Amino acid sequence: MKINKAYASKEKALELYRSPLMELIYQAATVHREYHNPNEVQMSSLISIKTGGCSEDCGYCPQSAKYNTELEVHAMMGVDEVVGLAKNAKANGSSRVCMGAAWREVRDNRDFDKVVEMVQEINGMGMEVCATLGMMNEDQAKRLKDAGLYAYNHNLDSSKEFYKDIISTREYQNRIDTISNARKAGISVCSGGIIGMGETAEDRIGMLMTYVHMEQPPESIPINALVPVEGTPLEDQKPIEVWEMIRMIATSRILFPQSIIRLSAGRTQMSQEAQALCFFAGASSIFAGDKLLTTPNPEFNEDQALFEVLGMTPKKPFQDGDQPETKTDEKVEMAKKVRKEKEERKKNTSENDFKPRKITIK
Ligand code: SAM
Ligand code: DTB
Ligand code: SF4
Repeated sequence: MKINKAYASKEKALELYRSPLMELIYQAATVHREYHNPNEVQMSSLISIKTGGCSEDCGYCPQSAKYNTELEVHAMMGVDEVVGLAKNAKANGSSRVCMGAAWREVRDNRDFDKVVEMVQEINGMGMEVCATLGMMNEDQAKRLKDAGLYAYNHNLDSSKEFYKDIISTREYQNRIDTISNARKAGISVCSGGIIGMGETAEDRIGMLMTYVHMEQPPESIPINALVPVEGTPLEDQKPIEVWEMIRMIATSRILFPQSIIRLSAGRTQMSQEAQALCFFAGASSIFAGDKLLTTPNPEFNEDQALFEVLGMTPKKPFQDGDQPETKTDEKVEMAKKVRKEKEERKKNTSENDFKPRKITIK
């Protein structure tokens, strides 16, 4: 993954971000055409496999247990249910599934075994599998890679300076370490941020500079507009101007010419014309389906109508990298064996229907 050295300093990138909009979009669209098919859009579907009750205090997030939101907490979903949702997403044109869990960090427990099995199953369906599970160590990253995980999403969200104003339960460096663990395991990195939290343009560019200084920038960069949720500390934030969203997308496009820039949360507040401008400025991926993790997103049909108007088609999976191999995982095999034995036992009991023994009491 390349970076554009001409803008690799904070001053230059900020100047670019603030340049006249028509120049900025034109430059971004030019870079976009050089490295990407401008008529293609990657559709990624989110599945919230474990919802709410998170111990972190991210000020934007409705899933934190620290805030009083109306969110319904859901324990870990079953493998079959998640595979069913993935099949549906594939039928609707998605080439990638991103499984999200409201965890601070991955723990080596049964729920993680389930995630590993979900990754195996969805990779087996020929879709790119992404997961966003919070912090993880190198061993956990390796286990996910062996299951067939294609990408790991872990956002820096903002600059190092602004980070402490929105999250107190972890450090910026923790995020960088997890990204590096995913990288070491050979997993493609998806990392970006949120705008509209009250940060400055310097903070937005500060986040991009962190990616510039990484050994390799992320393969995907999601740009989210804050979805203000009642009960969170950021509930009263004024919606971000669409022009800022376009500037952020265009600047990311120019700085990281080969990365996929994803127009992420916040699309329900944007007109179709504004979304089209984001695509023109270099976004080539969206989250598809009527729900993000917990908040609304445009319906499949609405997006399909927009793509038809724009002449855009869904991108096929594994165009930017090979499909990972799925290796056998002992814990998953064991869990499958136990499940099979249980099912057998259940079947046998119903086949040899229980007949009570006659007892004569003298
Ligand atoms: N718990 C994991 C973590 O924090 O990495 C994974 C799930 S977390 C919900 C994934 C990302 O969703 C966050 O990093 C943030 O960028 C984004 N997000 C959460 N709430 C949001 C909101 N209200 N508006 C926009 N983006 C949001
Ligand atoms: C990302 O950058 N945005 C997605 C995905 N990665 C995990 C999540 C957006 C969440 C928006 C708030 C919600 O629906 O809970
Ligand atoms: Fe938890 Fe992730 Fe939400 Fe932060 S963003 S509260 S870590 S689910």
